[in-house]
Amino acid sequence: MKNYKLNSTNLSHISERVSVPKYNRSKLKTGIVHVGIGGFHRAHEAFYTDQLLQDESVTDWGICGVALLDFDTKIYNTLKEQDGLYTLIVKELDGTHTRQVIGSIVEYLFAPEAPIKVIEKMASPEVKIITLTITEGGYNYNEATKKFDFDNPLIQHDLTHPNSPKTIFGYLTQALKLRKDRGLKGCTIQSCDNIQGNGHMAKRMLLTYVSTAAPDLVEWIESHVSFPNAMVDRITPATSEADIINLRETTGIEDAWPVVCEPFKQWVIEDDFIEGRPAWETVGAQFVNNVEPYEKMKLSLLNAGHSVLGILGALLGYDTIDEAVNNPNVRSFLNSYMDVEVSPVLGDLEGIDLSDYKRSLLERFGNINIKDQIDRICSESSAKIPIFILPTVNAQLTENGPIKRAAFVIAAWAIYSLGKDEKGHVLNIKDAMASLISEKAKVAVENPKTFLEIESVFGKLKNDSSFVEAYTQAYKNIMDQGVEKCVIAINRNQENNN
Ligand code: CS2
Repeated sequence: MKNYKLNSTNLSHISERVSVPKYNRSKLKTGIVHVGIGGFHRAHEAFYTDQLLQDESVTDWGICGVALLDFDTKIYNTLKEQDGLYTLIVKELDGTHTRQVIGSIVEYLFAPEAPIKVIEKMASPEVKIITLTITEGGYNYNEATKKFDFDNPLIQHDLTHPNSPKTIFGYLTQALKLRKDRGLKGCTIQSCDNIQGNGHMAKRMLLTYVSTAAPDLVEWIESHVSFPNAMVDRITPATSEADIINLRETTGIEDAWPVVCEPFKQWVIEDDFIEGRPAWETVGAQFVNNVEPYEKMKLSLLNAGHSVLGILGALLGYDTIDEAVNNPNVRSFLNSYMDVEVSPVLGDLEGIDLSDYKRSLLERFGNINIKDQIDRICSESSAKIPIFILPTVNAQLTENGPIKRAAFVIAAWAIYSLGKDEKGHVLNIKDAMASLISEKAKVAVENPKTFLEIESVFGKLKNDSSFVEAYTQAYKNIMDQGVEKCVIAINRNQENNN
């Protein structure tokens, strides 16, 4: 079998082996600028859009992918080499792989090298939507102050260098300013990050920045830009070298960065697009008036479930999420966390079968073909925990409800942050706050409560005596007996109803 590098020229050969875009990519207008072209975007929005573009009458919604950060140079170079094409490999539950080449990303820009081009593209009249996957931490929100963090040096940089910004806020401000000054229309800014009320968050943070950087623009944004909320879902592990080799050996496609994901996908979007939108509903997205219940359910069950499995699994020495969830003790712990602590505070989920949703989560987590990395799940926990786990804790605390399992997971995270698993192997911790967390984790060995003093993560939780007590007890128990014995005890107490 002859090998072919993935690019436009080789597409006709490649089409004999896997499905490729049937539409004429060169005829597409760029209607969407997307910032953050990581695996998730390419498995989700770019996939949905590719499906939509298969209908050749749809020509307005090509995507321009923007790599924002210095370390995004690899994905930018790969997309450039491959004319924006990449292979999406869906790892089915039965172990087979469904592969398809995605063509919806028709332009790509590397912001650190060409900031003005990015600003101009965002301001282009053809562009109606700017979508974002900039991660939970990317919104520059400080949990302690509940405000936009002006102390961030990158934000300070953007305030003084408006034409060579480094953060999304600097870029959006300049682009929107150009739109206003040129008398152009506004656009939609659509967050695709895992944050409750992600559209509200994007709006609030941007307007706070703009009120300092360009106060005259605030009113124009209020009336010309919309910020729909959305719930996004598709488990997308990091691509491994083995995935790249397997694709080459089984299909002859040389793709430097394919994307692997699960079969499940969901996108629930608030229908608030000020300058129009693609008919994503024709390819499976759901448009609703109120996304909040969907977001809440997904963040506090799926994402929190991931963090529970990731943190406990890491201490137990596992590498992948399926290993953790297939440990029956960890699985029952997760089940009771979801049933006892999360479900009661989810509120009204009209039309959703919650038991079915939880069952499907366990199946998705347990997919042994996905091999979702525990390292990926535990990365940036300092930004994830306040969004995934703490809202549940805070809701329970206001009603004197159960928080034992969440406190246990936080205690496990404090111990995880010491950098070793229970077998003494070094953990690969990736976190923007790693040094502060590690420092606090060390002090916590003598005095567990100090870990809860990281206010930008935990807010005022350290002042809640019942949480502190449950957390401290859990910390000691894990140190004395290890994670597995503790979860067995918690599960046993659950059976005995206490
Ligand atoms: C994960 C998410 O990063 C994480 O902690 O929970 O990336 C998760 O896989 C996606 O949100 C699934 O939609």
